[in-house]
Amino acid sequence: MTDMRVLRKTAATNHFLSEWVAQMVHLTKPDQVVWCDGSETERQRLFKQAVAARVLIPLNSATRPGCYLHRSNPNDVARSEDLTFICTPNRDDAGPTNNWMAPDEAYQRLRGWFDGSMRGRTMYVVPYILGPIDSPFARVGIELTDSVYVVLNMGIMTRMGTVALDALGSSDDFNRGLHSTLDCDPQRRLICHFPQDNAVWSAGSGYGGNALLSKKCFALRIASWLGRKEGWLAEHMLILGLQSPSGETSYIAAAFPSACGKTNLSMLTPPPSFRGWRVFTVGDDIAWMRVGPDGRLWAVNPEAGYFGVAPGTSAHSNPNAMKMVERDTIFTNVAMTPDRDVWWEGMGVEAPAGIFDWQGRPWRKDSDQPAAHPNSRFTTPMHNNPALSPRVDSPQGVPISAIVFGGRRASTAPLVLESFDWAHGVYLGATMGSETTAAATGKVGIVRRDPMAMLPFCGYNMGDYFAHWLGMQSRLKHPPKVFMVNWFRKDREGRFLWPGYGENIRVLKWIVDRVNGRAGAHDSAVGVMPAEGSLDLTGIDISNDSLKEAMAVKPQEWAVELDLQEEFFTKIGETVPAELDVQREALRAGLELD
Ligand code: GTP
Ligand code: SPV
Ligand code: MN
Repeated sequence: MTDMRVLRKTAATNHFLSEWVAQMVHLTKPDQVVWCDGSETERQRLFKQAVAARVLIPLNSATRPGCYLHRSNPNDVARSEDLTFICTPNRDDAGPTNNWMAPDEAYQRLRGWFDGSMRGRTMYVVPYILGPIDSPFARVGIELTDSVYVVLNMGIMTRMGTVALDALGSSDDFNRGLHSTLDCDPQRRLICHFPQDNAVWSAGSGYGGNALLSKKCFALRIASWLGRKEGWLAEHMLILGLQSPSGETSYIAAAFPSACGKTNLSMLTPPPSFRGWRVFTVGDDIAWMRVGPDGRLWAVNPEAGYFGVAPGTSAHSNPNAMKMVERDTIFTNVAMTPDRDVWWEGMGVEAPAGIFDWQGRPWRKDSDQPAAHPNSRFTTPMHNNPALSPRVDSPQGVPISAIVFGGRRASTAPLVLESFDWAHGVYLGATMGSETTAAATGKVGIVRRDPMAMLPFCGYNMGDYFAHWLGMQSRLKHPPKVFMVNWFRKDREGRFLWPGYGENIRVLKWIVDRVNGRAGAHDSAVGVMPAEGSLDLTGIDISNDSLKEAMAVKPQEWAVELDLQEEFFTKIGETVPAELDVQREALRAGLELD
């Protein structure tokens, strides 16, 4: 099936690529090599093959046209942070928050596993571009994989195919990704990053961020390394445009940890009382940001699709997402109805009788197990999104007015606060805490520090990363204002205090009003808080008490918080910039004055 035309053209124009592919073919020994061109014909052919191989189940073509279900191996349902390594010659370059392995050792172990691993199988060569085509932000990656599921997902998540080979030309500057699911044995599973080689080798998992190497591996871990070297930022952030009734649009970038609301916020539908307001999605997971010639921060979304959390997605919480997954979507680990439609917890409709859980077993409503896996996902092209920003393909990106950091915190963190200045904003990001979720393997609901939502994704030493953030200020003539939010604070009964979802637009409006000097505020010990009446609450269903509780800054809680922050910085060690310790001690002093 090898497309000889593409192969010949590439081999002729880019010997770096053809030589590297030849080396990897020599190592993995596939029966055949298929160069993906990204065409519709190819897509149709691969879907057919995936169905024949039982990798995908076609869904009901009347209710879900072009949609498929994939059931992953039950041992392979989320990112494996404990098996993810940064492989730099010097251990300190990875820092204490990353797993580290010497490059020689990593290559040697993985070479052993990859040796002959594609025998009897097909190697797909998947070229892709991250960022809008012809953008100064754009980077090319090539993923070699033996998983047709990965190829089909990459076709949705990136600008994939000949377009990327054309962009690459004869250059040596591309990410070299090698992936094989092997026999999906956790004992033979490793995701290794080699920043100095711009390379990622991933073995033993077929799941999301472990296997779609464009995403967390290249666009965050490797790109954050490149960004530090070249003076830009690769962040775990959504990008949205907030349009007011007068037609003015402001762009916001927001970092929340995995499964903490980025996709939801990026395509929010305003409540009826916010008539005339609109939110446009630029990106839902990753932002690449550079200082523009005008001294502002400009951002692009490197991706072209969404790999979103299914549970909790409903016509109430996220109508745009419900619309976009109606067609041409790959579902992973959701439940299936008897007429081959999809279902998940929190979909807002009763589970029909006779459904099958994410492992294909008959499931009943009285089961103590969820029907859909808590980290079940949809992969859908961004062009399916009714709220897609018209500027998503803009080569220079969009100008960012505000940066928002947010975690999942049942206590302590108020609904919203503004930083005193850039350095305090970096401090707020660097000290973020959040409860763990099903997006990574391990215990759920434990508060851990997750600086800038990048703990699992920063490709270098976290202290150096903080310094890089602080250093951006001198390059930014017009730095964005920095905010912190928390949609997840709970009352004593464990209920969310703030209604969230569409109602979050009230907080976004306050943020943009602050940027434009239009909303009142007052200083608290930990940051700048909305003045009475400055948060637009027309038509909202929330009691005064709940709102007060959601906004409260409690010195006793913050005293504990500051101790945990200090403990975390001590763990990172001496690379933490002194400026951040100064920030903490200033807050401590402020709290004692309260
Ligand atoms: P990743 O794709 O893992 O990076 O996740 P994400 O940050 O894009 O999170 P997503 O928007 O998919 O939301 C994750 C979960 O949080 C879903 O179950 C949502 O229903 C829930 N969620 C999102 N926004 C809110 C909110 O405002 N309030 C509450 N209570 N839950 C929310
Ligand atoms: C996340 O975990 O932050 C995700 C899903 O966006 S994954 O692609 O698996 O990383
Ligand atoms: Mn994510």
